[in-house]
Amino acid sequence: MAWTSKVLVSITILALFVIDQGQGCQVSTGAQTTKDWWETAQLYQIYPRSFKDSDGDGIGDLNGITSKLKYLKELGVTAAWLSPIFTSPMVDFGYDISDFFDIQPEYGTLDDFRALIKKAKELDLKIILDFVPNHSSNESEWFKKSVNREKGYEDYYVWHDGKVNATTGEREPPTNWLQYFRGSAWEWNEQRQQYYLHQFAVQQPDLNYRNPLVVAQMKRVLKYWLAEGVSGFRCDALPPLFEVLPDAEGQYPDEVISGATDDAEDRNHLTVKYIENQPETIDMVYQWRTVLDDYQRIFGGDSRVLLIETYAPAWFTMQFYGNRTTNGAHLPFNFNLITVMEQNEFSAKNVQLAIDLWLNNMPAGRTPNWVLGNHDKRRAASRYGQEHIDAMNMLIMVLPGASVTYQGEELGMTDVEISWEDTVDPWACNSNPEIYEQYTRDPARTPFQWTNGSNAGFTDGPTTWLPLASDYDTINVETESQAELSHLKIYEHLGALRKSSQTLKYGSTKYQTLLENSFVVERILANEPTIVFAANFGNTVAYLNLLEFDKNLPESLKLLIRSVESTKNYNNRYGTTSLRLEPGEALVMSTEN
Ligand SMILES: *[C@@H]1O[C@H](CO)[C@@H](O)[C@H](O)[C@H]1NC(C)=O
Ligand SMILES: *[C@@H]1O[C@H](CO)[C@@H](O)[C@H](O)[C@H]1NC(C)=O
Ligand SMILES: *[C@@H]1O[C@H](CO)[C@@H](O)[C@H](O)[C@H]1NC(C)=O
Ligand SMILES: *[C@@H]1O[C@H](CO)[C@@H](O)[C@H](O)[C@H]1NC(C)=O
Ligand SMILES: CC(=O)N[C@H]1CO[C@H](CO)[C@@H](O)[C@@H]1O
Ligand SMILES: [Ca+2]
Ligand SMILES: [Ca+2]
Repeated sequence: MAWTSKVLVSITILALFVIDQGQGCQVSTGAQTTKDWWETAQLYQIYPRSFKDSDGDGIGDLNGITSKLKYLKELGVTAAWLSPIFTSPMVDFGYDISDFFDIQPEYGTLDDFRALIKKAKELDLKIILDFVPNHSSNESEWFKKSVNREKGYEDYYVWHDGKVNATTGEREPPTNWLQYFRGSAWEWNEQRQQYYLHQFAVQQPDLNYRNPLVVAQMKRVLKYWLAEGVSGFRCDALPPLFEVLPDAEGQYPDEVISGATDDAEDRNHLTVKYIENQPETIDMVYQWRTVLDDYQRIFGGDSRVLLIETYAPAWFTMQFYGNRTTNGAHLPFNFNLITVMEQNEFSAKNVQLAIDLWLNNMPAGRTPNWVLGNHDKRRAASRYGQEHIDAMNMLIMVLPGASVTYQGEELGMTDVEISWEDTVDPWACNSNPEIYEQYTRDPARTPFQWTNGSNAGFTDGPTTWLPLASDYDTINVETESQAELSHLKIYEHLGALRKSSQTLKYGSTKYQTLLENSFVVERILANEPTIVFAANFGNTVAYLNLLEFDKNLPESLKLLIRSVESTKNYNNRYGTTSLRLEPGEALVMSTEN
């Protein structure tokens, strides 16, 4: 092990910068000489179904991933996290698991998985698996046994008799709770003669975390895959893990109407006070952390990490990091760069807001992280605009902490319009042809683009499980690697800089909106070159005076990396008092000579 967390020594206490401009500025002191691997990790999400097909059936698989691990290494990736690869009827494309201890046959076998881990170890790449704790598939043995009230499984899920309507005398669900994928969160089971709760699809019954047998079983799942050599887990869908306790009569409370939408099937129609963000969920994450730490203590090796998915308000999300006495997740994923721009326009001020919201709320001594996309959101290049994809990739790689890239964002892949007929996402399929586009997640899940050849080099077979993007003839790994500069090359340069720069690992951070719509980030470390990122998110040319941002900057800076459209030259120097930035232009510069 190259690190020892017990011997962290402070060498640099950096002076605090005071800038008395209304535009905001953030300083954090980076004062450690060593960091654990995950604190500066470059994380990469693989959506296995769409990464690489090895056997021509048009569906990505484990052998496909193994054959492309070298590609990830070249990008500078430290760890890849895989969306679910476990046995599943694929109603929610793997997020409905029927056997948590085995591999989905169309993705491969346990031996294929072992080969993947072996190859990753050779390349010094870490593999992180998706852990889907909230629910199983209704095809799981656990659910079938629970339906039959088999001993030990009676209360594995959240069962309820329901209510009787006083007017009609008919049976009704226990509450008005809504699932994420539209409609009631309760489903009647004829055989057991009870309703079961499903916060996601009907085929995804919620496990009952108030049952210690379930808690123990899910810890067994973690230990099983740790023993197969994984470096940790990314936990799916934490907010709905626990629901409120029922009252003395066993009744649950209704949620009230939120006013957010009139569509009575849409989850946003109601508040989620009783079905999301319960305090017991925080404690459960702390317990999982203990499982990982115990494993490392016994078996040695690098830290096994816990990353978690929480679309929750800051007061809740930040508790996942841990409290004063107990550690929680290493990294609760930070989606602010996605969500803030869903609610507001994309601008320098809102980028600053997204960063502020995390850094100003994060408990002291914890590690930030920056997520640009995932398989639930539209493509980053489509959300921010293709002209800004380099800037956004630069931003997450220059900010302190871990960066998280969804497969294809390094190429600038864009959303694919998918017709109602071709739509497979259950969220969209539960709606109708008029409104499905506001729910569908298929456009960001299309096959990865490797070459300009047949089916973008994703498969040798004749078909792909989702349609391909039409722009794959130019947006693909092969073409972008051969170009003098491309989104891919820029991403590789950023990966290499992160590896070599002590400043990016340990430096303090300062950032600010300049002029109307430009944004600057600076990383500073004593006795090392300062790194400056500057981007123009606006539609007009900007002349930045970087000395207004930091009066200690030299007259000129050396250009390390530029966006594709920029006409500036690598290694040339550019003046700091009037730095001209074209619309969409983004640069990473250094004070080095
Ligand atoms: C799972 O749910 C689907 C949809 O309600 C149903 O058709 C199927 O029979 C269920 N399977 C089991 C084992 O309950
Ligand atoms: C009972 O059923 C009636 C008629 O369908 C409906 O209007 C009413 O909302 C129901 N009452 C409750 C408490 O759900
Ligand atoms: C931290 O969390 C643990 C586990 O949930 C709890 O037992 C403990 O009381 C908490 N400590 C503080 C200081 O809040
Ligand atoms: C496809 O890529 C190859 C290799 O990069 C290149 O030689 C060829 O011209 C490209 N074909 C098209 C149609 O762009
Ligand atoms: C980003 C992410 O992983 N989203 C998943 C959250 O959980 C639901 C249900 O398991 C999935 O449908 C999403 O894809
Ligand atoms: Ca395949
Ligand atoms: Ca739940």
